[in-house]
Amino acid sequence: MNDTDETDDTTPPPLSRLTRVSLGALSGLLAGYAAIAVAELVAAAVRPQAGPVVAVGGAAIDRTPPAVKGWAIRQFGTDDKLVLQLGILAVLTLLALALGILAARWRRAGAAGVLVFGVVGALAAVGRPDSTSFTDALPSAVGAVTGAALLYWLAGRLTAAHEASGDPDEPGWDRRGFLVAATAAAVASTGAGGAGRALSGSRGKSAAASRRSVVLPAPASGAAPVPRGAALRIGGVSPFITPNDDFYRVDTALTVPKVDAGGWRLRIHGEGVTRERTLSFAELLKMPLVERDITLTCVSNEVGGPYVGNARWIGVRLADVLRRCGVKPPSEGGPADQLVARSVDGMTIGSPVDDVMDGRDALLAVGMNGQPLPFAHGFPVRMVVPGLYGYVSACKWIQDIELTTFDAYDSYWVQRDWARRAPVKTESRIDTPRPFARPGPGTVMVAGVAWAQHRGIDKVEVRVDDGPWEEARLAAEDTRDTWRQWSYAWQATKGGHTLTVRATDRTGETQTEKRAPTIPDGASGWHSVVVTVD
Ligand SMILES: Nc1nc2c(c(=O)[nH]1)N[C@H]1C(S)=C(S)[C@@H](COP(=O)(O)O)O[C@H]1N2
Ligand SMILES: [Mo]
Repeated sequence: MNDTDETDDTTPPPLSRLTRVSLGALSGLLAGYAAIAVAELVAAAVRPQAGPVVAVGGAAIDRTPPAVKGWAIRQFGTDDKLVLQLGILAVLTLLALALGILAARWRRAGAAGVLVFGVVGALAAVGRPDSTSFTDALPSAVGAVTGAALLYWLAGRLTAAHEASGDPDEPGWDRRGFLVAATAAAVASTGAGGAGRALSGSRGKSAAASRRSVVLPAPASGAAPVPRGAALRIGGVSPFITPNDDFYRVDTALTVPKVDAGGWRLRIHGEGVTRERTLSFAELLKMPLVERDITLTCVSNEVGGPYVGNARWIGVRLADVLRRCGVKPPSEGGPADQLVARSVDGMTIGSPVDDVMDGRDALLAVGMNGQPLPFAHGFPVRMVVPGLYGYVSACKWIQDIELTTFDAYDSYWVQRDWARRAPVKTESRIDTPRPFARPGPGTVMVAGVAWAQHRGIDKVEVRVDDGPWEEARLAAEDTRDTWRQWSYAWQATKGGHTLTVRATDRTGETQTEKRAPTIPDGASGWHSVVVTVD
């Protein structure tokens, strides 16, 4: 306002074009903020995953081309979800600004625009694979109506005078009305947002309380202690058992599902299931538990990549549960060759029935390294199958098992062009020295891990530049389902060198040199590290 401003509250003050655009943009931001805050509050009451940000984000993840998804995982690692959420917020902010500016001229069009995005959010929420009810449309619908009404009202304050005269360039606006409504909207939205967070926080708390109260029974069949020689004492090598906090995490969940173990159920049904069952967590814990060391690997792991970890799991043997339900594998004449696991967040993961019933330690795991499963790793129950990549075996937050055939059903990643069957490929990785390290000349310990789950590692070789393959020293084997550490004492000479590693599994197969991308069934090739000795 300037000195020559002679207006008072009874005469509308002039509203320059720039001011109208700015106040329009501000109205858009306030309306967008109100819409999201109200939507998230309603979502907290209806179902947290039905909120527009999670629903639209999840729909975006499901529709992202595999190449882009691979790029995002490589680029941002486990932060990919944070980046996506920030991206959604940035897009929403731009849309809100644009609709606000539009509304400052055409208030109906602006408000209608908000409603359109409400419809998008509602459709995304109802279309999510974990959505079971049309009430999932409510958060976006209520939020959008709130935002549209607010924008309509605020824009009305900006155009109060010219609406009356019918001339869009007639200056004049309802300053007091705008200020009061804008302030009230900001305060109310902040309150709604806070209430929503408190409500979903209390849900998370009950799941956290249920996790704290879990007491894992002693396993009927414990794992033998890790052999002394399995962990080399060489700095820089991955620890033999990966601590839970350092265990890689790969999933499509924008927010980690917080499942209350008390209400958790697992239904087993489908072809060849003669005794359909629904198990509670307590019933599962009453079955004989086994404890096993199993190395888990992601099919998205590049050669030399970090998406592999080794843990001591506790769980029920999946084959025991299936036999109780009357399931027979195809090798015994059973009709189903695919076991489809479904999670509470709608993920579907298909494993060969023959593999999970061939005597290997395929588990419905409840514990990881002596703890109930962490939420991020599938609490209360997940699958773990030695020898199969995670996307065809390791369903987290599992709630349903259906026996079917590979002909009849394609699981989530198979629908996205990944292979139906994907045993883990024999791989090895140099952990130390790190790429571009500058060790001194003399003895340099080259060391790392090699894995070929369920086949076992029999040999690891190291090559310096184009020299001969030299056999590395293998650490003691824990089981053939776990990775194996290895080391090689290299007599380093000055200059630049390339170190390469390859492993041979117990079937006699040597890791192939042939480079393959991660899609469709896992990367292959040799891992190399370039160092400079000086
Ligand atoms: N519900 C659910 N389970 C899932 C996934 C997922 O996206 N959702 N990802 C799978 C993939 S691709 C892998 S590699 C493993 C990873 O398990 P982790 O995150 O515990 O390491 O979980 C599997 N189980
Ligand atoms: Mo994976």
